[in-house]
Amino acid sequence: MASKRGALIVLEGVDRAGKTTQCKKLVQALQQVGRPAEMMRFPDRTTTIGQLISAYLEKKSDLEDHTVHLLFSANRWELVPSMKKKLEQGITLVVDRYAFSGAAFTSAKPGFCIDWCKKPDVGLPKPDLVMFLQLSPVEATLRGQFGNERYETSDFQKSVQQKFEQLMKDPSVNWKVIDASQSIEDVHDNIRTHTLNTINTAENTPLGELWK
Ligand code: ADP
Ligand code: FDM
Repeated sequence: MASKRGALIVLEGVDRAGKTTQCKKLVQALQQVGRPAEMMRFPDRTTTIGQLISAYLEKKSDLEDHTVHLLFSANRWELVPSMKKKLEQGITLVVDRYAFSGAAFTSAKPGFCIDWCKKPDVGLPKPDLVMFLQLSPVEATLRGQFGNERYETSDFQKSVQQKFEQLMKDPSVNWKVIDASQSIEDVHDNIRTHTLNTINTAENTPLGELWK
């Protein structure tokens, strides 16, 4: 019998919602119960395309807005072969940001519509579960100040939040909204429960194609 596939689990949310903290804890928890799991993050700044994106985010270079949008998408596509291989091997992938950040951040810029922003990512491996860590701007501020990277301003983040809300209306994606204002442990318990349920379902369903 072919081995059962892993699940593709994505965490999304605004800056400081706790995505990185929770991705790490989730991978550890899955490994502890004998479920193979690995963390990934987008942008993956280690590739050649990722280095262009990183320089742009650090404001060391300027890129035209459509161009950088397509680079973020290319950075996901370049990793698709390795993602599919791992999923087929039964490894669950826990991903810190994905195409939803791509569409939300670019469509928060003037002159971009969400439909255009989604197009380059149509057909990517479809997450079995997308958990949106919901946190108000006031609570995010209590977790520390913004950094110095591009997009780290409160007006832009508010606009990004609205775009995420629009994306979450799409019933073709398995969204779960998580209250990220709880303690790290409570958020983790919630995320782990949803993930374990999803892993069991994903084992018996083929991997889908996003927004298709
Ligand atoms: P993100 O990846 O969404 O930007 P991080 O995981 O980097 O968020 O967390 C941002 C900051 O908030 C870190 O200092 C982290 O320790 C803290 N943090 C994360 N989750 C919580 C929580 N549930 N309660 C309080 N502080 C948190
Ligand atoms: N971002 C992230 C985008 O604009 N498009 C994308 O496709 C993705 C994946 O890059 F401001 C933005 C979101 C955030 C920045 O920051 C990445 P982190 O701290 O590495 O998540």
